[in-house]
Amino acid sequence: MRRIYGYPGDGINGVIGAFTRSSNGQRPEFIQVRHEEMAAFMACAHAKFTDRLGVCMATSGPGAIHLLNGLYDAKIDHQPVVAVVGQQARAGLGGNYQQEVDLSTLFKDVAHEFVQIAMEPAQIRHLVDRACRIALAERTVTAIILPNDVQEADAVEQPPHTHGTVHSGPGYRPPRVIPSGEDLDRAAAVLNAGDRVAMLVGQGALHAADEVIAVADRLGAGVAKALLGKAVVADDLPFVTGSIGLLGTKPSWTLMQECDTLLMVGSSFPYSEFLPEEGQARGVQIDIDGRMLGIRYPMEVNLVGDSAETLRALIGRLERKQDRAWREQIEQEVAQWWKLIEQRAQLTADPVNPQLVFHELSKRLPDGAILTSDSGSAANWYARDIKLRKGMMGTLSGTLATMGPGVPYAIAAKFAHPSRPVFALVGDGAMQMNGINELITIAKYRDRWPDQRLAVLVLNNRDLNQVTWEQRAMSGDPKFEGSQHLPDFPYARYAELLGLKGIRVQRPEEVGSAWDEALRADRPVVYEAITDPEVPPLPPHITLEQAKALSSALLAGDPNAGRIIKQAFKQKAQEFVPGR
Ligand SMILES: Cc1ncc(C[n+]2csc(CCOP(=O)(O)OP(=O)(O)O)c2C)c(N)n1
Ligand SMILES: [Mg+2]
Repeated sequence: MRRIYGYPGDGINGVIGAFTRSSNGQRPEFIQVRHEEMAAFMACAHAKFTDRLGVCMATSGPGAIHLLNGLYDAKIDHQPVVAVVGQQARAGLGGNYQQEVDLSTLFKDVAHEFVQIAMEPAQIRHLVDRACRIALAERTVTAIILPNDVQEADAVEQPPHTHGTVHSGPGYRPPRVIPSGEDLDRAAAVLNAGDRVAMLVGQGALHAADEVIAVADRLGAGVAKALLGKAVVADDLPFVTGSIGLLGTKPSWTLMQECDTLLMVGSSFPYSEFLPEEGQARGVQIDIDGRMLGIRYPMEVNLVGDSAETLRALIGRLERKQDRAWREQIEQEVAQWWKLIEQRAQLTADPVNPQLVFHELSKRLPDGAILTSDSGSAANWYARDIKLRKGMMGTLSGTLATMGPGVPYAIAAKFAHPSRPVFALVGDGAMQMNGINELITIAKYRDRWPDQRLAVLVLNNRDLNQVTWEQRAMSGDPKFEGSQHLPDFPYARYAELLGLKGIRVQRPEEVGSAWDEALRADRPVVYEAITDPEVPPLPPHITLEQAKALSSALLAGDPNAGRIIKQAFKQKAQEFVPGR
């Protein structure tokens, strides 16, 4: 790992001073962010986009505290990240010293696998070796706390060969993990017995595309994808039903409702109402981490294993399903669904339908594109409207679902893959929370990227829209203007002030050509779309309870009731067009 995302302070100046003194070939690339939380997001994204360790660094007290949300994002999305933070001098600890925070306690949860204070320079070698190895081996977050006088002491490159010292070495290679033959036989028996097999794949299958496709083929299965696993298999395959869950698709819903067998690979997708009902299906699950098995559905066979290796070992045991009716049914639903998505994107809105913005982007995505989505309504349209093709990547904050990672993830993607085009899909709330500031980081570093294609899409809907819809559809409350309304901000104009390109899209007919312009630009772009907050991010299969909650919200005097009913009706009506 040669790149460190961080922010300085006197608590970590000893380490930064050492960077100055280190020879050029040894010096890490220090990427200075606007806020330490962004450094942690970027370290997490580095891990997500490279499959390698991410590193972030911050000063003592406030800097360390700022890292936390990004570190939790990494921890619960199972990404290997090491945090290095400063601390007051050993002599002052316990003295209510300025910026003294009990950092081992603070990090005890997020870095519970390994958090240590270096009490003495001879420890540094094994603390670094262990923090890195544990983060990689456990796919988790670890932390090293460095009092500033330890940072300034002379290095002890080799501890004395005496009782009580530790002599560590670096390096980690992942093992090959495959279940036993007996368990593979049991799994195959369940899968061979089923008539209607559903597969659900998550980020643990990101390196197993060929194996997932081959197994799905043999089993005549449809494949649904958890959000972190959106890039596992391409969306242009006819049997891929796309995303699952509240942000998911109708064919994924049908797949789960009607299957008699469930094969889950590398996913911890949480929402049980979108999985088969207990008893409906026989289940097989594959996960590299035994702790993640059998917690979403009572599986009949739980396999600890690498997804690619395990599927490869399984495939020879699987019989090709002769009756392809189930697969054909799923493929038909998928084809219909894509037509519906296209039609929904074309519906008029005031002024721009956000689905149109995603639809037009999806059609134009260059090969090798990398996408990041923030949490908010953007995640719905990313999940449903974006067709990822083979060779593309895409991610978001899957488990923590925090606001704010869209832009910092995109920056880390650009550093990890400077020749690939990157797209961040972000709401105005997330931009105001931190994205606007990180545009400064883009302006600062963009000359390091040989390919300048980096576009930040801002959905300017002046609303915390995803939560507004949750108030309406889940809680049955009307929109609470006081918490939901956002002030306007000139995102595109601000980008121009920073020397980036700004494009403001206010009319549907400009949406496509504005994407063309963004893709031709000689610098990173902020694509600001003025979108309609009353276009409902409808769940794939709106439940009776949700429909009731929505109507009671509207009856209770939602300020935008009239327009919502119109938009919701337009979207639903698309499903009943004759011939469907
Ligand atoms: C740090 C954090 N705070 C609050 C939330 C709850 N939340 C989820 S989405 C959302 C609204 C996001 O608004 P915006 O970025 O404008 O996107 P929109 O939904 O309007 O497109 C909020 C407040 C969260 N997930 N994370
Ligand atoms: Mg918004």
